[in-house]
Amino acid sequence: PRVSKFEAFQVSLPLVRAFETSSHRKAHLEHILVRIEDGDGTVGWGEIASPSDPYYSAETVDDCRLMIERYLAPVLLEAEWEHPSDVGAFWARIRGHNFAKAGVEMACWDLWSRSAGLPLARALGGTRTAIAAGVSLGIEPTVADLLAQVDRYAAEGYRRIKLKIAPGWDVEPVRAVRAARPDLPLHVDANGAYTEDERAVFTALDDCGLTMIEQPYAPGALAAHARLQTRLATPLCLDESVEDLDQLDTAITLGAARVLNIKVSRMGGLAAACAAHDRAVAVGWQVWCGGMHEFGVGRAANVAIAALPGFTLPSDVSGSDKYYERDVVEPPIRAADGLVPVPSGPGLGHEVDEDLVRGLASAVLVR
Ligand code: OSB
Ligand code: MG
Repeated sequence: PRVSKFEAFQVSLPLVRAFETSSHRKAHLEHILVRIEDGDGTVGWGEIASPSDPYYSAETVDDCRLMIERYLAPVLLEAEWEHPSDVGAFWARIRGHNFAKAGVEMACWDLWSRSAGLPLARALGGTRTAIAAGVSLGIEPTVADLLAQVDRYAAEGYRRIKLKIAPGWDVEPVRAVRAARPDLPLHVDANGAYTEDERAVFTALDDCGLTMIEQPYAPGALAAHARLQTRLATPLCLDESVEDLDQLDTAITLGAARVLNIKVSRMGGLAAACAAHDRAVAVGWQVWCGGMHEFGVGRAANVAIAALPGFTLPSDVSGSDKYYERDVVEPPIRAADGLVPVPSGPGLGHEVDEDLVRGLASAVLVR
């Protein structure tokens, strides 16, 4: 295909419940939805799920707007491609900016798989008809508030619960949840908020029956993660530390973890995320699909990739209703009994409400 029209819409949606992590608190999220069209009028959608602020990674939503306008849209509009796995090579010389790249590449996968009449999951090599869903719970004002959230999502049937932790909100809330729910698959995510001096927190958490401890230390601290892993029975999981296959290679070589959270955005696209899946599974790491509170477009892509055979642990891909009252796609992503069905229709398998997106957009780019 050749993309003849490129549009991007910056859209803000309110969260049904404010979400707090070790770095900050958010009550609404602002993502960029990418719409591309080829000469035959086939349309593809992608989502740039970059946070607004540079606390998760260096990228921000404003950086992404500039990147697509100045680099990614012009390159794509000049290119002829056979398959979406070729698209990443067009911007291989652009360093970083993985969220922006991932959103544009996602639109190419949607367009291509729609023209081919294939569900995106099948185009990626996915074999599952449904994926196991978990939820990620933010830091709450009190332990009682957290226990109420745990009760709610456990009752909805989600297969595991992940708790955000931060210095001052770690061993106590985790022990409280474990005491209330002895058999619930549970893990924690620190978003890199600790240093090696605070290792005692993790030796205490090692006795809580956690499936994993996600990103205890800063993204670049691979050697420190490896030292911590040798002291813990609980597997470590990397998220922020792995933005490309070379970083994954280093992490594997050092033994910095045993589990990988695969995010399409963080890896810079679906092709790179599939490659990370293959590499991690080949060396015996477990993988699961992480999220960035995606709207329906990015969430549908997460469902598609989580259909790959190596995604053996429940994902962070909960139903749209966990975050948004009204999603930008129809039907919204739904979980029932902790499972999200993999759509059988072509492309992302969900239709974007274009009028809604155009109406909500605070910034629009047309090329
Ligand atoms: O670390 O996995 C993370 C959300 C935003 C940024 C980072 C993370 C998260 C989540 C929520 O944990 C995952 C989701 O439900 O989309
Ligand atoms: Mg994480």
